[in-house]
Amino acid sequence: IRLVLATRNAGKITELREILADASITAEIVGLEEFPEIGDVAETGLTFAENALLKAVVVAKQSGLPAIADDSGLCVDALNGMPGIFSARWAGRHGDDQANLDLLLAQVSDVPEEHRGAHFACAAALALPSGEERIAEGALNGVIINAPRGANGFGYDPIFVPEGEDRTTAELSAREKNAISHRGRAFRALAPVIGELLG
Ligand code: ITT
Repeated sequence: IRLVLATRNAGKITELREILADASITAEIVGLEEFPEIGDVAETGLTFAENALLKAVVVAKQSGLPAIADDSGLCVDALNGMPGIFSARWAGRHGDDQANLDLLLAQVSDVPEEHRGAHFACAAALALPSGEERIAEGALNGVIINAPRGANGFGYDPIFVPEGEDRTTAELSAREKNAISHRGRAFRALAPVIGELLG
């Protein structure tokens, strides 16, 4: 059986392929590039779960194959949970990781050490062409540091240190990050459901 990964974020695609393989999902994973007719899905939801389902449902309907989608972001306590669902376009241009990170650093520059709490959140959605849909969520708590460190991962990884760690998620190996990440947790929770529905 073929399963479409409904994302255009290269960082997510790499992580998801590893997470799904480790979770014993044996379906053949295909990317959106196989379906050039599928355009960008407007993320009009108010929650990670709503947006993940929006993406998975459109792609399942239009491809005729089961689809999984990820909606995720960084929620910063001192910014009342922002950027949250706006994480990919925080500085204005969708997917400009460097500009997003720079803006966030500027916004927390005056926030004292003890108020630097934040978490990554991920909603993992599965949709079938038949209309069946499932969702699972995961989170990773940590703090925002003052200056970027590390070259792995993507997005806000260079400024996020998970609880109980000294390294940023950009200094962890892919395997180490997936073992604790919001995305790893959400998709490991969804994996049994994917296995069940896909047979
Ligand atoms: P798709 O909708 O095509 O999947 P996207 O990048 O638009 O890609 P989102 O709307 O879910 O996806 O936004 C996710 C943003 O949150 C992403 O651009 C990063 O800035 C941030 N983010 C999510 N997970 C992250 C992670 O593991 N490490 C660092 N930043 C992350």
